[in-house]
Amino acid sequence: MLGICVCLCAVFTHVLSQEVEEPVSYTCTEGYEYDAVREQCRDIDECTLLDDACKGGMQCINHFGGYLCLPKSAVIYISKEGEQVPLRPPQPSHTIRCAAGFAADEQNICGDVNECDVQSPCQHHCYNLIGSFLCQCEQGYELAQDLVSCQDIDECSFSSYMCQYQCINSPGSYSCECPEGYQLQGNRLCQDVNECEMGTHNCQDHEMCWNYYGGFRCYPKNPCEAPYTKTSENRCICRSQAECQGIPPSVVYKYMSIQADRTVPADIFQIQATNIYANTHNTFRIKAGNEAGDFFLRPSSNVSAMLVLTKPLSGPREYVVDLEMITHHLAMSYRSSSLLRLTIIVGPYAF
Ligand SMILES: [Ca+2]
Ligand SMILES: [Ca+2]
Repeated sequence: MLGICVCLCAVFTHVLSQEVEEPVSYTCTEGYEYDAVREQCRDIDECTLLDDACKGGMQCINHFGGYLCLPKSAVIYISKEGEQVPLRPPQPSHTIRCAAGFAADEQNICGDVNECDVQSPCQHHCYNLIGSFLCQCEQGYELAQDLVSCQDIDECSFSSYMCQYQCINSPGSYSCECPEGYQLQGNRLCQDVNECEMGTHNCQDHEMCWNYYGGFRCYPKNPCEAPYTKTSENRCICRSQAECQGIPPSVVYKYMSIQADRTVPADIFQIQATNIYANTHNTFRIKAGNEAGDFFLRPSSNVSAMLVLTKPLSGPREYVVDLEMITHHLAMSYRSSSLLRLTIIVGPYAF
């Protein structure tokens, strides 16, 4: 501590010039003025009298017969009969300046400030460090540029693969949604709802329910139209010699569902002879329904062929493709044919 002691012992230097003759004139030494009431010289307080007694921010201390200009940090004691009385409360002669994150204690020692202790500056989690602190955000949030606030992560902006159909961002999270006719499978995939199994279809008694990707269809349980009659499930036979001239004697109805935009070429359906006779040779062809050239029939054996998808189909759409099997009876030298009417239901999406 810097202290300046100004001792004011025995300073009553008052010079009184006393003459017997009138008029009486009194002269005081410099720094004093004559008090006519008390008839004595008294000290002039230069600090109150002079506006700029001290320059450069120094403090002015009045003193008998003069004044002192001292630094503001100086502590002044006035000695009065051997007792030291502070002129003003003692103040540290210098202030400890601690680095950021540290604060001075009563002993003027810089110590760590626990910023997380009372009022955490972090929006979510605060971790105190020596001389600093660290904010962390809850899952689904990231630290903002101010390093204390937490802002939602838009997971949907990461990639279009976050969700198979639609990504919905939400504070701290996200969710996937599926279109009508689908349900969420796990977190991101959409799975077709099988309305026919769930019983949520509205097919009539004479209809059968056929599930496809994104919906369902109702088809007549008996697809056979005159002159055909139903012999077994999905099989129609023409029995009348007169009426069946020039039309296939048998038509089998089949249904299948595929997703849109399938990678091609893709084997999608196998046609196979149900009755196999000796000394016969079978050929297969697409008789109708392939005007756009979306399909190709590849022979796979004497009794079977594979329907190949050659173009990615867009949906929702229904294709009806007539596949014909021509049987050559080699020994008896005649041919017969049967028809398979394949209904292909393409869903609206690739899933
Ligand atoms: Ca989010
Ligand atoms: Ca469905």
